[in-house]
Amino acid sequence: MKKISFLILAILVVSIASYAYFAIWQFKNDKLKYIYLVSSSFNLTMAHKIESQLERVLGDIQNLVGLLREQEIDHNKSSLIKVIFQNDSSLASFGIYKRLAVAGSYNQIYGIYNKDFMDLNHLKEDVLGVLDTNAIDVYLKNPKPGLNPYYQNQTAQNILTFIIPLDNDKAQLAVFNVNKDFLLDTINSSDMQNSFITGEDGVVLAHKDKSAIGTSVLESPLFLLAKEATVKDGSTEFQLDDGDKTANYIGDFSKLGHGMFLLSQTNREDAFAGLRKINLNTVYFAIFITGLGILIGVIFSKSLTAPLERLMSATESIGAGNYAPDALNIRTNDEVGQLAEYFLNLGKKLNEREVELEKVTELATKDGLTGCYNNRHFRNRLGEFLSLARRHKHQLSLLLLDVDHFKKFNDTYGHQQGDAVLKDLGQILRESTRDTDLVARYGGEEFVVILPETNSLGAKVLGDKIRVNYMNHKIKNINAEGTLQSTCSIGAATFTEDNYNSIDEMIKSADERLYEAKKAGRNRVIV
Ligand code: GH3
Ligand code: MG
Ligand code: MG
Repeated sequence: MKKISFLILAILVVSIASYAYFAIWQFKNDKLKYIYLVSSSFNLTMAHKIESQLERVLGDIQNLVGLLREQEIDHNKSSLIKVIFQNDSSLASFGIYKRLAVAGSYNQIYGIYNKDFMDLNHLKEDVLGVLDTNAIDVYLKNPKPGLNPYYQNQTAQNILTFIIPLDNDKAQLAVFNVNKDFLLDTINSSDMQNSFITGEDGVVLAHKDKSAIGTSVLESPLFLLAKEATVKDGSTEFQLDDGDKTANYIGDFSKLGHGMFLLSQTNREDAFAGLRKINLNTVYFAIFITGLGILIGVIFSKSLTAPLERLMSATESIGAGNYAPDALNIRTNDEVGQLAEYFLNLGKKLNEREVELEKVTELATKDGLTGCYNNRHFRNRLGEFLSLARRHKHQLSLLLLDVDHFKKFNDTYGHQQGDAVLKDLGQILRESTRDTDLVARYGGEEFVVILPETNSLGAKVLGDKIRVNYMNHKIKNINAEGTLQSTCSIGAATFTEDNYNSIDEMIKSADERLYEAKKAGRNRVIV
């Protein structure tokens, strides 16, 4: 039974351990792939977020531009502009500029960053920056359609400015400042990733570390790859100078459109350190699960194998003849409890059968009146005793007893009184002999006693003892006051070496001595 619980436990432990080993092994082998996967999916998610944010701002800007194309603003339109600003807190201020000459001089024809709009956006004036002409100067050197992003550092503020040409000859430009934290909010979260947004010129437009905004990453291998790539997203491995030593990095890029790139880079060492932590957690988890498995195994073996063991010892007891062993007191509501109950019922049935069998055996082997063994049983046993004595060269004696003048006794006191005498004689015989001797009623008023390991002298002594006991026995008179008496005669035969070849020879010999005893006057023993 211990084997079963041990086996279950072993299977549990081995399977959990191998699963944990497999998981760690897999993880170790795939960790670079894993880092690539995590960092590129992280980058893509961020890129999608930023793109949709840009789309939203662009939509709002185009609405504003549409309103301002006419170069005039009436009261109604200015209310509409208010609504647009109210709905998009990314926009901080805007203006429309008109180029006056090819040489590049321009003047502002309309700009809104009045107090009303500021209040709408809960902004302070210093956050807005000033719609000045620096970004326009840069733009005009390389004019392009669409949304052109520029970084400006005005009065120590990081300002992100978008310039949109309003018509094809670029004579009119819409210029927007967006809130300085716009885009920044999207690049945060990951400890492992170092993410930033750059313009086409390699100038950082947004960075987790605000002090990096405005710096150039023109030399960065990741930026160069992103700029030359014909695909929208990609990954690469590269080296960077990290202080005094070079470090390995894994980088991801996504093109955001409008000449902007989202770049994320991960220090390989740092990423692996993070993975090692995850690895370690997996090991702890596996240990925990194994411990739990062992605990469950122990509880399982207690609740299942312990009752089963009791059941086994109980069945052993039943086999040995104890039909209601204590071990069967398993009062559980499960299959084991049910099995115990079946066994209890089985034990009960077996017990009943045995009692019945005992009764039947007694009926078959014993005489109903005297309680002594019957003639058939006597003959069977005498056969066994005789062959044993022959094999072991032991002595064996047989007494044949006959009540004297029993016919007369019956005639005088009645048949019922005769029966009572025979009953008394049976008891006297049993009490006068040893347990190893065998007393049987031979028939009528004749009895036999088998005496194993007994020579003729022993037979004579015991015969006399029986004779005297019977003679002195006071028989209760069932018809009148007082007691009666009776005597018996005994003939004995003793087996020594090969004097008898069969039980009949031996019985016949005892019968001859009995006849002699009768002839000699009765109430005596002849061996
Ligand atoms: P002896 O001294 O020569 O043995 O004389 P006996 O009368 O005992 O001899 P016998 O064999 O002539 O008679 C035996 C009698 O025993 C005959 C029978 O009525 C009686 N008897 C035999 N079996 C029973 C029995 O079961 N009950 C009773 N009451 N009497 C029995
Ligand atoms: Mg007789
Ligand atoms: Mg007789």
